[in-house]
Amino acid sequence: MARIVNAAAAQMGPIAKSETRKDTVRRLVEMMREAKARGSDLVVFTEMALTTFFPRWLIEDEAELDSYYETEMPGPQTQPLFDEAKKLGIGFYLGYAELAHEDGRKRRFNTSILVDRSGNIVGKYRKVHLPGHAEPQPGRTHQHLEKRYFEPGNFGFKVWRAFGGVMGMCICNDRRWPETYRVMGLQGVEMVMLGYNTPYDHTGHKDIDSLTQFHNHLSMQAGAYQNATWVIGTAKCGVEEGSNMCAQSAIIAPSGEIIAQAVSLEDEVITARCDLDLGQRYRQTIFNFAKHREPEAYRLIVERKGAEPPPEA
Ligand code: CDT
Repeated sequence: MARIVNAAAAQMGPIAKSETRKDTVRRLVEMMREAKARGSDLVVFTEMALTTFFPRWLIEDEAELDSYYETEMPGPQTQPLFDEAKKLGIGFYLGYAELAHEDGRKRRFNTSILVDRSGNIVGKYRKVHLPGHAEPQPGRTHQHLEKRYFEPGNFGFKVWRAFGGVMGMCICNDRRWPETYRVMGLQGVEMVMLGYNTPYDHTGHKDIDSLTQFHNHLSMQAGAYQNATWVIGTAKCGVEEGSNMCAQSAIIAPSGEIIAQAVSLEDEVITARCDLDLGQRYRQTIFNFAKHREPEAYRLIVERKGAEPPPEA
């Protein structure tokens, strides 16, 4: 019997700095309802889906900074999302800034959770690849201070049995790194969910930044194909507090093909019928890891610094 996950990506338009959590959660609930009405089992929200993308500012007041983080999940303001999921019988992926008290200190992570159709958290992930800087960069109209406001995630890349398959999570910049998908691929991942906030001026080099949309899809399509997995990438997009961000949320098959893509720069739900067994076909043939990977070769270390010298003439 085919293993189908009817999945949705709930792209989000800008969240203004002044928008309350209550209003943002209302937008998420609305999209959750639409995803359910269109037959979805699971809806993927974006990275830091509850607030504006605050790492674009230097925030020196600790109370102000703390106000962007969740100290509990669900908390009073996010509970409606869990209640609605339970009522509708739909799961969700949600990204948010997490403030934890661990090892006797305050710790900050860029986090996502996977919630099942009963409203229970089944998995939690903390972003590993943090882009940007710890110190404000002179001359930039928008900062990208993720390295200041978060620690690298300490959970690694786990996978979870849920929704009839093997599910994985990562967040935004993680999607550009092959290791992200491969570590989950080695655990048999069948669907990777992720959210992203990608400003068009993110490298500061016009030639590279002009390829932002291409690199967005390239990373996710390669990750899907090379690891025989579905990938669902959900953007926060549009012009948020003057920062122009990439949209193009996509649902990508294990073939690497985009089978659903957002067309707007606003809140928009896209859906697809994802057959998890499609990944099996790739895993049993071209990407049969047990048969064709060569881990010993990957471990070989050349003890010389730099590349091999050219052969002697
Ligand atoms: N949020 C996030 O990770 N954004 C990065 C771009 C910023 S790099 C300064 C991304 O990889 O899309």
